[in-house]
Amino acid sequence: MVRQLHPLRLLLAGSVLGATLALSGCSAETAAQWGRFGLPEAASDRAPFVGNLWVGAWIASLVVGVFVWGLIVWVMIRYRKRQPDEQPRQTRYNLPLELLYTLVPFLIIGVLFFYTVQAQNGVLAKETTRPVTTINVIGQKWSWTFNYMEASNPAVGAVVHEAGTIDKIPDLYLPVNKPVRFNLASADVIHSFWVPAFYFKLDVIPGRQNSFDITPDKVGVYSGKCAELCGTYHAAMLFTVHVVPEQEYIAYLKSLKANPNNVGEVTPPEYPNVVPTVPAVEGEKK
Ligand SMILES: [Cu+2]
Repeated sequence: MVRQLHPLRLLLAGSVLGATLALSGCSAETAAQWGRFGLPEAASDRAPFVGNLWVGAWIASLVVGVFVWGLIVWVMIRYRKRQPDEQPRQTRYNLPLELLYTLVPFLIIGVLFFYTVQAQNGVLAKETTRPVTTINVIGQKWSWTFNYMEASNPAVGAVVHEAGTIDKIPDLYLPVNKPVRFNLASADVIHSFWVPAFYFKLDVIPGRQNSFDITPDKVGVYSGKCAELCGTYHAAMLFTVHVVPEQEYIAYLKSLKANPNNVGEVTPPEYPNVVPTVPAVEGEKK
């Protein structure tokens, strides 16, 4: 007698096999990243604000999703066509139901808005209790310039800078567990300063200074990028962030100071000319 394989059993066997393969292929790090819904490992004191908002929004979306998918499946089964000429019961102009599905989305948006504003206030709050290390950042097509404003720091005694070019990705050194104030300025168009591991980015806008405070709290090397499509070589606007112990930070600034080309502050033009000038065409002059 041939025993037929029930489709449900096949499905179950497939699921077990799939889950085993997926789990055995996961390193502990990948599994942890799943727990953060894809976020990289955090390296700043402001990370929990955006991290919790991100994870919370995913959980809320999944709760709503499971509820809606459940309703869909339930309706498909409960009200399926049983008789050939059966017309399902029609429900129209059900005011309570219509009010419900109009108001519930507003409620969901309201809750998300509340937590978003809270997270925004958290990441943008200025450091008030501890002294800050100031770094003036300039975004320029297509790299970054970092000015370390350490003139009053006796260990350095000068403002030093490092300017990146499209061929040389600049390094940004930061002391671990020290609050840093970033002042962002643009030399030309809108860029966006982004260090994914800090869970933070902020636009760099010509003619306007944006600033934020953050405390890197984990020694390591992280990637930094421009997060605003700013032109042809936008993808080349990378930088490398080194979060290091303070002595190493000071040593790096001193090594910059040893080269006279790196001493002094680079400032963006006061009125960046963001509109390219078009040369006059012959014969159009009046
Ligand atoms: Cu850019």
